[in-house]
Formats: sequence, structure tokens, C-alpha cells
Amino acid sequence: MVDTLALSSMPTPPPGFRSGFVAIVGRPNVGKSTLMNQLIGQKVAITSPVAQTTRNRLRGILTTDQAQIIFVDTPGIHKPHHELGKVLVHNARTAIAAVDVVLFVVDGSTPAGRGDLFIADLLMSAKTPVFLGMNKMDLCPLENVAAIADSYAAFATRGNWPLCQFSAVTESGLPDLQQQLISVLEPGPYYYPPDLVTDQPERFIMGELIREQILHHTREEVPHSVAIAIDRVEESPTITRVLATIHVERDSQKGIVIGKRGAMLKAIGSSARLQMQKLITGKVYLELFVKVQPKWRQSRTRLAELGYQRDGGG
Ligand SMILES: Nc1nc2c(ncn2[C@@H]2O[C@H](COP(=O)(O)OP(=O)(O)OP(=O)(O)O)[C@@H](O)[C@H]2O)c(=O)[nH]1
Ligand SMILES: [Mg+2]
Repeated sequence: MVDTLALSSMPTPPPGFRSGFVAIVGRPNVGKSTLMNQLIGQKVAITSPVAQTTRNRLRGILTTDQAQIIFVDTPGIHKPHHELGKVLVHNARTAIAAVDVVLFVVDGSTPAGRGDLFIADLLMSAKTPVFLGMNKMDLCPLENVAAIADSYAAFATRGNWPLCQFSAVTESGLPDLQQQLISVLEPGPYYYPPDLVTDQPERFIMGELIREQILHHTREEVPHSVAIAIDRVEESPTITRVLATIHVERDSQKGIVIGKRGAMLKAIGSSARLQMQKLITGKVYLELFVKVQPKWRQSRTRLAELGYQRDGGG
């Protein structure tokens, strides 16, 4: 599982230390990325009310005195309509096979649906132990909790999966979830240095922060048609200069992203810049370009160029 870091450079864990990899899977928009950010205590994954926000597998690392959990945030699993969707679903399935535990997150404010059942079937056939987590409990009226929990208990019982309830937004139930996950991990080493919170480089997260603002500022087909390339990052002692290109699929989308007299691009840029400043805790100057790249979501070559490769495993 460890791709780049030499284990020998890690500190020796205290006696009884446990560690392992936990994939967070589920339908789009159930709150997987929000949950991961809360569990590790830092924003490394972008989130939005738009389904299919997450596109890349992303690790978030939680290190406590007793344990290190490496969470693997995955794209929401859904029926794919284009090549990008296929790559994302393939990668989520690959992640399931490569971890110690799967945390299957569902929207606990609505009863189980066909999308959840599809994923449940997928997990039944995998060998990895599964936890079923009902998120968004803050949105669930008390009188509905029992009936909704019953709809999920149907497949939790079938798979013998422990079921827990929480809210990633209010954080209620999260300490308990964390303890339960730690209790099923095996004794193990530090896989990452204790102070590291993600396996992704800053550059990647910068691109995601730009994409997050596009998700928040635009609608309909635009959010899904966008990919970000960070062209250059120049660091000086006082400021970090970032040049990035927003790729869209059509001229009309370019028009929307730029907006009237550049107003939209300016709004996207200034919100993203504020987020980036939090990330690097320093001043950022951000310059954005918009480029039309027809049908990039259909082309395997373009997808790879923009950072969406198929992960290993077929
Ligand atoms: N009220 C409430 N909203 C939540 C909770 N968790 C997540 N959300 C909201 O749900 C929306 C989707 O959250 P994400 O974390 O982006 O969901 P995701 O499962 O990662 O979505 P994809 O990456 O598209 O698969 C956002 O608007 C979140 O703020 C929760 O516990 N309660
Ligand atoms: Mg996500």
C-alpha cells in the first residue's frame, strides 16, 4: 500500500499501536469527503452540494496516540455515462479491494435506495470487512430514524456489518465511529509520518480548490465539464504565485466561467485564492486562464493528461 515513503524513516510506534487503510465509499453526495475532512481535522478533500464532486482517490491520514488510520476518499459510485465516469467507478472498486476496512457511507436522512443496494451487492462479494455508516443524521427527523435505520439494517444484517449513525457536519457520533474503526484494525506501523494529513501534493489540492469554487459558483453541466491544470507555482518568501488553466468542453461554458466582463472568473478566483491561503498559510496570487478542450471527458489521452488515470487492478 505504501508507494513512496520508506518505512525505515518512520518513528517506532508505541506498544499496542494499530494502523490500517479504510476506504470511504458510497453513492455520490452522501458526505464522504466532508466526513473524511472532519475525521482528520483538516480540509484536504473538496466538497459541494453537486453530486460527483470527488474525482480522484485521495488519502486523508489520522494519527492518534493509539493508531494511524489512512482514510481513502473515493468518487461516489454510480452508473457511469461517459469515459470519465467509468474511470471513477473503476477506481472506487479498486480501492475497495486494496484496504483493510470499508466504511460504506449512506445518507441516513433518507431510506435506502437502488443506488445503495447496488453498492451493498458489490461489497457483499468483496472480502474486505465493512462498516455501514448512516451520515447526515442531523437532517433526519427523530420520528423517522427507526424506519430509515430499518431500511439499511436489511443489508447490514445480511452482510453482518456493524451499523453506526453520525453527522459529519455537527460531528455527533464521530468519536464513537473513530473508536470503532480503530478497534477493528490490526497492530501495525506508522505508514506515514505522524504529522502528515494527506498523500497528495499541495499542487493537486490547489487545483481541487479552484474546481470546488466552480462547483459552488456555476450550475448544470458546467461543474462536470471542468478540469483544472496547475501550470506553474512560483514561491517567493512573501507570496506564492499560482498560474492555472480551467479546461471546459465548449465555448458556451467558457463564456459562463468567465462571466460578464470577467465577473464570474474573478469571483471564482478570489474565493479559491482565500482557500489556498489557508492551505499554505501564506499569501497567494492566483491567475486563471480558461481554455476550450472539446470532449476531454471522452478521451482517455486527455483524461490522463488532466490527472484522471485508471488506478491499478485491471
Ligand atoms: N446536513 C448535513 N449535510 C452534510 C453532511 N455531510 C455532508 N453534508 C453535505 O452534503 C453535500 C455533499 O457532501 P460531500 O462531502 O461533497 O459528498 P461526497 O459523498 O463526497 O460526494 P461525491 O464526492 O460527489 O461522491 C455537501 O453539501 C455537504 O455539506 C451531514 O452530516 N449533514
Ligand atoms: Mg467527495
